[in-house]
Amino acid sequence: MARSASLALAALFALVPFATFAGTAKSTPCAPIVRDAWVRMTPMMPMGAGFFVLENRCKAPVAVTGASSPRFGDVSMHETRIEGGMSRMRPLARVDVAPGANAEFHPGGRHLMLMSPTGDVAAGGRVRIDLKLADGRRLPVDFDVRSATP
Ligand SMILES: [Cu+2]
Repeated sequence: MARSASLALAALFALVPFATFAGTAKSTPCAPIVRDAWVRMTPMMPMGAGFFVLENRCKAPVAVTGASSPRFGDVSMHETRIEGGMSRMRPLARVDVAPGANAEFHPGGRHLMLMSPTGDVAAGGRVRIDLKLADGRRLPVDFDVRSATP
């Protein structure tokens, strides 16, 4: 039972690289560009925030539906808003970016909420965060870790 299952799995994996290559040879799907990616850790707290600009130079709309990172146990999208004089964060399920448009994640606005770091995240280093797109693709992005002090 277990043996036939692993054989079936091996056959499946054998097919995947060929299928991926064949797909690439026909046409490389247009991917959005991410620039100015940086992370700021909150002093004395095991949390941080990630910022970037996503440029959609493709002809089709794209949507960011989340993110994950090997360096953080939990990554989610947030938006900071001033409500009644108070700064509040609310979760964002998706961010749609029209063709030719940009989506900015910046301090005081949209950000990646980075919780439960798996180790020390120090200024001057880099962390990889994968952005998840609605079509199932993942965009691996290297974020520069900057000092939290202004
Ligand atoms: Cu937040």
